[in-house]
Amino acid sequence: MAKSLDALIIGAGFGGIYQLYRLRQQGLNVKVVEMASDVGGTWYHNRYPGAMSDTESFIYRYSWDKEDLLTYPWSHYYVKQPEVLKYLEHVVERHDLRRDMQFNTELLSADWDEASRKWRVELSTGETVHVRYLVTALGLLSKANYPDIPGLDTFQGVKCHTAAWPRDLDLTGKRVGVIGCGSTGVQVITDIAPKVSSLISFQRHPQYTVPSGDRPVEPGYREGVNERYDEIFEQVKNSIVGFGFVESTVPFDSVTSPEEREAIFERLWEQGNGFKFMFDGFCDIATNRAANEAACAFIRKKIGQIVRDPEKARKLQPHDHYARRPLCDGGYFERFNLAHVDVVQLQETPITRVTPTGIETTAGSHDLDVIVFATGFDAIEGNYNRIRIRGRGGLTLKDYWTPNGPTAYLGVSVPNFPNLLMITGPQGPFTNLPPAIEAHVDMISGLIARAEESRAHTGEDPVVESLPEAEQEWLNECERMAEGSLFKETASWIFGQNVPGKKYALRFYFGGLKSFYEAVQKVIDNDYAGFKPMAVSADTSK
Ligand code: FAD
Ligand code: NA7
Repeated sequence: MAKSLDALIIGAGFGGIYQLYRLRQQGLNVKVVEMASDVGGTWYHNRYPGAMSDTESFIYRYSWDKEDLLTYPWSHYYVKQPEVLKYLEHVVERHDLRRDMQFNTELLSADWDEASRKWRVELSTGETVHVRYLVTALGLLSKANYPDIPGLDTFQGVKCHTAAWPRDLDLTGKRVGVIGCGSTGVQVITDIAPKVSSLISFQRHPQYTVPSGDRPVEPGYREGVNERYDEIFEQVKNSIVGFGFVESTVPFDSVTSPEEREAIFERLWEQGNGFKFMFDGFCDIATNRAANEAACAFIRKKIGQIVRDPEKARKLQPHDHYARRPLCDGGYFERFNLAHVDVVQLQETPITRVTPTGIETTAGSHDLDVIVFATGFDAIEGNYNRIRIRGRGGLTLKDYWTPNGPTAYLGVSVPNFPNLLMITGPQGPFTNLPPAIEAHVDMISGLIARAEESRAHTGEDPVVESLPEAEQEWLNECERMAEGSLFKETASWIFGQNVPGKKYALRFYFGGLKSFYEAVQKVIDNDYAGFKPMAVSADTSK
């Protein structure tokens, strides 16, 4: 790799791919480095059986290549991991992006050099690169979280995390234990249950999950989507969660008849999709306790009806708020009707240790051939904390974030870290991610274009840096948007409570995509308000 570049992008998932396309279009000398051996990000790493997107196919993709949007095939309501991976590989080939990508290369450290106004970047290949702009597309759900259980190293069978699934692992006829039942655990259990000889799901907090409604698309469906694609993405960008439906504006309390409420939940259950269940029937499931409890009671009732063994059903029924990332599945609860599939409730009978032959709980031991960790991710800042990123005055990003949790102006820029631009940094929108990623990339590309304009006029290397007061104001806005949300009271990766010792803090903007796009546009219209002013002529007062 060249020793000096205009821009270096880290990560080759949805974010890094689009960012490379944009910066190359802007004429920059730009490269991507990726620690994996190929493109795909999430969809490269998460190859566990059953891995799929739970955003529907028609909007789990880029909106910026209209021709590709109209022609690239998909067959089901949801895209599975191999298809998303193939899609991203296709985009890379289509736009000839691979020639500017370097794989098996990890960013180890980045130091801001005040004198040259460049980042000095150290890579795992031993290369040192000097770059004007460092764009991190490290992924918000990409650093795997492994549980710390006594005796793990003694286990003589196979251990694997869902995000690092061995390609040759065949579970047919195996005795399998799965720890964790978030989106990933639900997907993997649903897929492997019929193939294995026994399956034990170890659950600390059982989850609310609803049917996905996945099926092949009906004849004529795709044509209809194609006709409306402009309208569809317009709606997505003007919605709250960006999942391709118009969110409900009906407050739960405005529907007083219990039969009518039940009918609404029943319609949502039949229709499928987790985000629809949470946001398509009533507007306040995540904020109104009575509404939330009604949704919980409905799902608990369904579990009780589906799972025939009352003891299994009891263990699978959650009792906390329905306020984690909403899940959906393709027959998860039904799997527990198989005689060889069981659930262990870890709050009742905690794991005491892993032994050479399996998992021991306070109620006894389970012999296993394979232990699957569906234990999620050290989300948002996990990947940043692995890297030593040193900004102005030697301040590390980790130290900057330690006291109060991770923060970034609009999710892209951190004061004291000039020319470091993040895709899906902290306090970005909590939505379907491809359109949120596009908003970030578009903003970063605009900031860099503005900075390059400044450079062309002044002859000086520009500094793109957010102001502390702007970051604080954005954080206040995020706090305001999260006020009253039951997500705040419900432990999950969203507020950082899934990793022991991790700071409980607000990590997302809950105001929705529309408001996020508006906030970004306002910043652009005001000549990148909240960033240090960038001169457009040699007279820096302008
Ligand atoms: P990623 O795809 O995570 O890519 C980041 C890349 O950066 C990785 O390839 C990683 O190897 C690389 N990297 C990290 N650190 C370094 C380093 N130091 N040096 C070099 N390379 C580095 N989102 C949705 O909106 N809808 C869904 O239905 C959905 N389903 C999901 C299902 C699963 C199982 C998972 C795990 C996530 C899902 N997501 C979903 C979230 C998903 O992560 C995003 O939609 C999207 O793929 C993120 O793209 P990204 O480019 O931002 O990050
Ligand atoms: P999640 O949603 O964080 O789920 C992780 C699961 O693992 C969850 O059930 C956790 O239980 C469980 N877990 C984590 N650590 C332990 C230990 N030590 N012991 C027992 N159980 C544990 O991760 P996913 O991968 O499923 O999904 C993450 C996102 O990726 C998802 O929201 C989609 O956006 C895609 P807990 O609930 O903490 O009790």
